[in-house]
Amino acid sequence: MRVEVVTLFPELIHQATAWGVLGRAQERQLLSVGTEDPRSHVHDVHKTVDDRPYGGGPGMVLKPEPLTAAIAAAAARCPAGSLRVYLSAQGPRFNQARAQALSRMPGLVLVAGRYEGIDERVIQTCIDEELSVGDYVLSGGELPALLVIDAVARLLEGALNDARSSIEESFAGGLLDWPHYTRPEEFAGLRVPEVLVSGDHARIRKWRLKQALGKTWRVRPDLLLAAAGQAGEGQPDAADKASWAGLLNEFLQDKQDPNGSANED
Ligand code: 4HQ
Repeated sequence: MRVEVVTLFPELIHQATAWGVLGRAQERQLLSVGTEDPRSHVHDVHKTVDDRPYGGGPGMVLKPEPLTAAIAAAAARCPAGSLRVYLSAQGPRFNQARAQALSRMPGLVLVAGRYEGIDERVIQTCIDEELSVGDYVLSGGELPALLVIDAVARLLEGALNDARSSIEESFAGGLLDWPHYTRPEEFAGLRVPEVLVSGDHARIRKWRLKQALGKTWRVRPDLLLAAAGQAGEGQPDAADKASWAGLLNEFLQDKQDPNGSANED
């Protein structure tokens, strides 16, 4: 997959994508990350990429001409059918479902703004969709672009060393992850839950799903409602949902039980 980032800070993108799964995906030629700097499309002595907002007020806005020129140059290096995305707090929220969809695109042009943002007419003429990475205000779109690249690239076929890693996650279908443990069996006076060393794979599966459901119920009930309401690949069917209700009840009972782990299967 070809990803191009339009940014005033290209080094930030290249350095942050040089490591780990993203670095390896590039080595394996599953991913290529390029950048285009709007500043290389201005020719005045001061290399001005921003200007004051019409209507007044504080801050600056990225000028449309160098930005559209940079988007065009970046898009020209991407395959036909690539998607042009503007990272902005005004977009719909980026999530795993969006990451899955983007990972099936031939290429992405990610536009990272700075200052107060970009001229609205660039969004109208050059952008296919806006995405927000969360409800907070950042100083630029580069970190959001990196989040999108990270979440998307690890879904590319062959990017993870163990293909099960990305499948295991969709197993729980939109739930938070279960707790993980590794050696030693006792650490800081805390033992690994007995079920995980039992070797009973059916019991382990059930325990993990129960923990995932319980954690999601407590911390992100919105995700549980969304998962229950959705159908499709990697999503629970009616039988799953019935057993989810039972497991969630068990989880809540386990937590009330003063004998704690007496019922930890
Ligand atoms: N931005 N999710 C870029 C964000 C943001 C977000 C603020 C976007 C600054 C220039 N982007 N402008 N949240 O806060 O994507």
